[in-house]
Amino acid sequence: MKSFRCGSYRFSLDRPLIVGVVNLTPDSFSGDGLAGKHAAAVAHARRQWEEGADILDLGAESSRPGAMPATVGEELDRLLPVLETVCSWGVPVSVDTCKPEVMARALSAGASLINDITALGHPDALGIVSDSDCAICLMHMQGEPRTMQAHPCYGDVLSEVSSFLGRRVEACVAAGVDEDRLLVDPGFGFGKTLQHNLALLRSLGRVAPRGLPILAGLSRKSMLGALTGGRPVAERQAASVAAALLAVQRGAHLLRVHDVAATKDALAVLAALNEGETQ
Ligand code: HH2
Repeated sequence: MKSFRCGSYRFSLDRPLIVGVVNLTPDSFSGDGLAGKHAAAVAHARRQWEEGADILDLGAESSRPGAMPATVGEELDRLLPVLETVCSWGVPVSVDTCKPEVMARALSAGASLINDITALGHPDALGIVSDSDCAICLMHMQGEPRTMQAHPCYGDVLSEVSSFLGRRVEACVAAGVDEDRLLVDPGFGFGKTLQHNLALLRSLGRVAPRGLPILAGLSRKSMLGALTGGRPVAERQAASVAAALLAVQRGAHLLRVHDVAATKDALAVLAALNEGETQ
């Protein structure tokens, strides 16, 4: 049975884990950003935890298509007060960032996982995470958020994404990061058309180098709007839950979601069904 190490936590992957999204941004694509609203952000994190999230993922820079980068100072100002509060609860906390300065401060504040949509693309990032005991989520993105959806282009999306993830995993291992600290993510919606996203979802289990655990982030994304006749973000919960279940069936081990309670209910149905198969 697979497991992974995440700071002082160890997770068994005998069931899918839920990573609850806590956006501390002014401009997240799903409109749930809580930048500068400390009490509301803490309450939201608390709710995600009480609804059954296994890990809370705090992000203070939007990566939506067209997003402008935040400065280090802006990101830290939005992140640290909430991060410190949430870490004081003694729960596993992930920080969604691609900036080494933010990674270092997040780890000192008690973060257990660094979730980097650039797969530690900054030259200083790998040194910072390898010196700690945090887990690392390596995500694939083609291009950068500002322009990534302009012309996504691949020969074979599955092999390109899995080769990229393989190279990033090998860089981590060469820097001394134990394999059981690594997660990989194909990066749904990050420089991908609907057809690219569907191809990755269909073959999800094959994107992971070394059979590493796979995190899938499909929640509320525009591909789900496109598949449901143009539903706006606020009406994508049913499609998000369906996508989460299908991702698990196709190989995901962790689900990054906005709607924790609904996802947990759906996973309970799946678990009961799977249990019956082994009796
Ligand atoms: N998606 C988003 C942000 N971070 N990290 C991983 N590993 N995988 C994802 O699919 C992923 C991610 C986008 O979602 P959200 O954080 O809700 O939006 P925004 O970036 O606009 O704040």
